[in-house]
Amino acid sequence: MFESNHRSSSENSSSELVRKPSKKKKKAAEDPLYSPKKAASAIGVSESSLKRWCDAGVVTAVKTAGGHRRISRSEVVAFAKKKNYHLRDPHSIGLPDIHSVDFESVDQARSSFVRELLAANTVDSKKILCSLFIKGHNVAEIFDRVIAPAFSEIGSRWKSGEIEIYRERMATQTCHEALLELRTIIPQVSPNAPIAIGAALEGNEFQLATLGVELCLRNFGWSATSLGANIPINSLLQAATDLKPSFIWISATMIDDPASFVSRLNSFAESVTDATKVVVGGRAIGKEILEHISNAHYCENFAQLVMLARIPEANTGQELNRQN
Ligand code: B12
Repeated sequence: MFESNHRSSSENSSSELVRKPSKKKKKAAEDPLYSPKKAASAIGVSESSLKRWCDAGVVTAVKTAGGHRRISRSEVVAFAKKKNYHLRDPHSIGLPDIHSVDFESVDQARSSFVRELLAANTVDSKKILCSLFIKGHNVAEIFDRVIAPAFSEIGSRWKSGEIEIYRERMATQTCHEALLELRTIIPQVSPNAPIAIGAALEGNEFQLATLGVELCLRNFGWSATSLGANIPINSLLQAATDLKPSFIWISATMIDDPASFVSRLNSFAESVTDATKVVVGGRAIGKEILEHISNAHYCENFAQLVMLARIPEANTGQELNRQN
């Protein structure tokens, strides 16, 4: 599947495990780097053990110009998850105190999330999403089971007049900020990862779902980039020509004119190369639209997306379709 933009995974030699930090300046802001001392303190092991693991390639590190090891935040989290280390001191890698939010089930996490979103409590919203991820829930589950239902509830409460429109807007902004924090602990994808791009099309101002697809695909090994909301379809087509993705998604929350949507989508899907999979999703895609879509796939939720976008050789350490 999607071989066209793959390079051989054998190009990942173990010598690359200690990477040069060049070209990493932008990345570092998204996924900050820490000394072995701080990384060790985060997971409650000795600094010398951590340095040894870096040198053995068990923990991926970069080296500074002065030869000091540095470990990214996402790598510390990925290592802790993989080896079942408790993230004892999240502060030492710049994360909020995820242990101060406590929930026994995903349902409980969702109720707390709704409460914190409506209070515009960015700090606790970040804690809830990061805590779910660190506890082993993948991004698809976090969206399908927490974020989307939380916003359904917020949308219904807005519609019934129970909450003011400004609170819905603040909730979206708060969630957006929490998602940017979540992005910093999703493992970095391999430089050879296949490319995926996507957007919410013109007339759709909805940013969360398309950002969610990006995070979800990154979580499963794709080099995914959301181009954002309100993107004209011709611009998405130009992006496809320029960036040569193997996978393009379109998130549709509102569709004013279904016939026009279908015709634009079908001609878009015909215009991209056969090696590119086009996937559409979102709450506006109903039966009347699905019946007329050709050359594009449909997924109802992110769990289905993950199945469709599975990269056979990707080692993301994630279980698919986790049930609880
Ligand atoms: C936040 C919000 C807004 C914000 C968006 C802010 C922003 N910058 O993102 C703003 C204020 C702009 C807004 C505006 C409007 N909104 Co509004 N909004 C919402 C709300 C509360 C949340 C949407 C959201 O982001 N959800 C979170 C995401 C993650 O969940 P999701 O979209 O369900 O995504 C999941 C699946 O659908 C699927 N999925 C989604 N995309 C994709 C893509 C792929 C590839 C795949 C595989 C899967 C997939 O997987 C996701 C994860 O499970 C919804 C309520 C709701 N129930 O969703 C109303 C809602 C969508 N809005 C609604 C309306 C009516 C409007 C307005 C027309 C209001 C108005 N009169 O101006 C405008 C339209 C603006 C426009 N043309 O874009 C209605 C739509 C009703 C309908 N006809 O379908 C809703 C349902 C509210 C309601 N109960 O009535 N809205």
